[in-house]
Amino acid sequence: MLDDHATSGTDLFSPVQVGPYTLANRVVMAPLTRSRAGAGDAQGEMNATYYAQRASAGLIISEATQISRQGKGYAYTPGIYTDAQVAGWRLVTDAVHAKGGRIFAQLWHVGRISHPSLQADGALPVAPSAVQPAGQAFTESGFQPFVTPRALAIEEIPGIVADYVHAARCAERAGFDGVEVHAANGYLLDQFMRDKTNQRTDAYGGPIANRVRLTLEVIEAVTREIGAERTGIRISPNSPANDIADSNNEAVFTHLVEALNRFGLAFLHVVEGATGGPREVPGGFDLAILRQRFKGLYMANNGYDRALALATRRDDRADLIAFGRPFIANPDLVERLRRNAPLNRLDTKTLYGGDAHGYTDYPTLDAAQPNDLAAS
Ligand code: 8OZ
Repeated sequence: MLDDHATSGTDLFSPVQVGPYTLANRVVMAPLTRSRAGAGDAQGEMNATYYAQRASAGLIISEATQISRQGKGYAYTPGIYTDAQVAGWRLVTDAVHAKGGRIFAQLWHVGRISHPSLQADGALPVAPSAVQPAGQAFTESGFQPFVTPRALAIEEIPGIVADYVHAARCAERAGFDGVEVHAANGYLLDQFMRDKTNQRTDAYGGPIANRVRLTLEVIEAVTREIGAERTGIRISPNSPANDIADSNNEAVFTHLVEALNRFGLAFLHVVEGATGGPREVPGGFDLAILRQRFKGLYMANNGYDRALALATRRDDRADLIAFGRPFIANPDLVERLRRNAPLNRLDTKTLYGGDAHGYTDYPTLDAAQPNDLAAS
C-alpha cells in the first residue's frame, strides 16, 4: 500500500513524478539569486549556459524573478513581466530542455525588501504595513539602508494578484515547465503572513485566516492560469530572514499547508531552519508536522549534504531534496553525489553580480580528468 505520499521510497536518484513530469532524480537545484541579469532585467546567453550546465538536476528552480518592477528589491535580478525578459528566459529554458532538464520559474515580489532607487520614479517599496525592516538593500550604488515602506491600500491587492498571473503567463510563454510561488524569506507574501510585519485591520490582517489570504489568492489565481500540477510554493516557517517574525509560526504554517491541500499543487518546498544558516532555530517548531499535513510532494531544503539527503530519503522525510550553494560550485552535483565524489569549493566573493567568473567556470569532474585530452 502506498501512503499519503505518492513516492515513499529510499532513493535520491530514482525518478519521481512531479505533476505531468517524470523527473530523472530527486535532486533539485534550489532557487539562487546571482544578480547577473542584463539590460531591462533580462537574462541572456551567459545565464542560459549557467542553467544548462546544471540541467542534470531532476528539477531546476530558477533564481527569484520579479513579477513586476514594484516587486524588485536587488540590483541586477531578472524579471518575468516584459517581452524582452520572456525572450531572455526562452534562451535559458531552451538550453535546459536541450540537455534533458526541467525548469520552473520562481515568482517573486520583495515587498518592503527594496529601495526607492530600484523602484519606478523612486517610489517607496510597498508592504502590508508601514514597518521598516532592519538591514540594507543591495542597490546599483551599493548597500543602502531600508526605508519605511508604504502600506498597500486594499484596492491595490487585486493588482498584485494580477501581476502574479501575468508573470505566470510570461513564464509559460518563456518555456518554463512550471512556477514556484516564493512565499518564503521575508518577502511580500511572507510579510503578509506574519504578525511582526502585518498590522493591518482589514480582511488581509489580524487573524491567521486573514494573513494567509493573499498567498492563497495568489495560488488560486496562478493555478487557474497554468494548472496546479505545474505550480509549487516555497515557505520558510522558522526563518528570521529579512527581519521577519511571528508570535505563532506553527499556527500560521499548519493553517496555510492545510488550506493549500485543496489545490493539488506540484510540491511544497520548505526552507528548514534559518535561510542559508543553521537548520535548528531557537523557538522554531518541528517541521515534520508540515510533511505530515501536506497531501503532496514535500521538497526539503537548507544545509543538506549527501549524508543528510540520503538519510532523509531513507526515512522518507522528504520526496525531493533541493540543494542551493553546492549547485553553484558543482554544475554536475548529481553525478558527484552519485559517485560520492569530492565537491568544488564555493567562492563567496562571486555569488552576487559580476561576470562569468564564479558563474559558468566551475569545473565538472570530467573536465578535471586528464583523459579529456585524448578526445581531440
Ligand atoms: C540571497 C540574496 C538575495 C536574494 C531569497 C531571493 O532569500 C532571495 C535572495 C537570497 O529568497
